[in-house]
Amino acid sequence: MNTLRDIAEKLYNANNILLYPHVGTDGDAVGSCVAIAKALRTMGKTAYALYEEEIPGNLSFMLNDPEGKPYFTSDPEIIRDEDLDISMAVDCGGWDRFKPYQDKFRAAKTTLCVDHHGTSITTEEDGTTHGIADYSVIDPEAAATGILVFDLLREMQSMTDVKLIPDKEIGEALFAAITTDTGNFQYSNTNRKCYEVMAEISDWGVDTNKVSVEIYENVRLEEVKIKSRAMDNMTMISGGKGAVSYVTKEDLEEIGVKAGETDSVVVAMRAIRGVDVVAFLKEKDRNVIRVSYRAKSFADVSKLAVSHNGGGHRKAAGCTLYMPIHEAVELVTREIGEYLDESVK
Ligand SMILES: [Mn+2]
Repeated sequence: MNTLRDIAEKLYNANNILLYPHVGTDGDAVGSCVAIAKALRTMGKTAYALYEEEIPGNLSFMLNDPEGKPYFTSDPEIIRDEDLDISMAVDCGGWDRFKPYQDKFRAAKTTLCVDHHGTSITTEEDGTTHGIADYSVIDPEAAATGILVFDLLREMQSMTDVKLIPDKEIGEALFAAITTDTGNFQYSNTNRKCYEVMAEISDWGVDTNKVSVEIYENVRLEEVKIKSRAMDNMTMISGGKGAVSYVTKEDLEEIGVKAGETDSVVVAMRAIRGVDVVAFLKEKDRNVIRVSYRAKSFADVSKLAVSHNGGGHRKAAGCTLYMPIHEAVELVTREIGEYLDESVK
């Protein structure tokens, strides 16, 4: 594993940089990419985040730089392969997490990764650890990748006279990253470092109320309706310690749901009294089922996700199952039931 100083040096010496956030993107991935891209553009570099899917609407407030130029693009040719100095995975470290752009990622002269998902770390027999990139910093202790990006920007600032930080927009992007990945400072990953970073960026003119309203009080009616549909489809298991729910592609199309608008379903499920493990399945396509797991206290749902080639954290993880939706619901229900019955013995 490398240091953020190594990552900062590579970025400092590069001209053309592409960032790769994860599929099913979120406030942490988007906010971290925006913060890095703005700093790089301020230094006169060409930097974009590559992303194919729609970005959740509640993150749209930060998607353009001060000149109105978007930070995100779906066009891998925006920087030609021969000009691509750096590919950098942000808030992800598994090939499946940015699948459409794997070849582009590898085409860069140097690859970097800054992430906080423990499942992105590979441990060799001799005990050494690494990620998928030439230079990786993967720190599961960090509540959000935005926390690592804050330290990365400080390293970058120490190398240049160009003022990168303090910067209000970068601060707001980092706040978005940290508030979303900590459940607005409620989850058990919320630690001293989160508050230290918040104390620092609150001096940057960050309007936390404005950003919070953008992120949390900006819900389309369709999101409320799909949550209601998911609640109707929910089954309680293991005497109320587990819950599983799903929505079909038909449900999503009928209601008109956009990207990110089912993210709050697992949060509502986990909030039920007595529940410890929940899973929510979304039929993205026929036989392509996205599964989101959450745990409340003792359980480690990353194990369940990893058994299906997914990944994540102890209390929040996910995977993709390639089977019909009702088979997937049955499988996940059975596995959670077994896990709960096993772990309370
Ligand atoms: Mn994250």
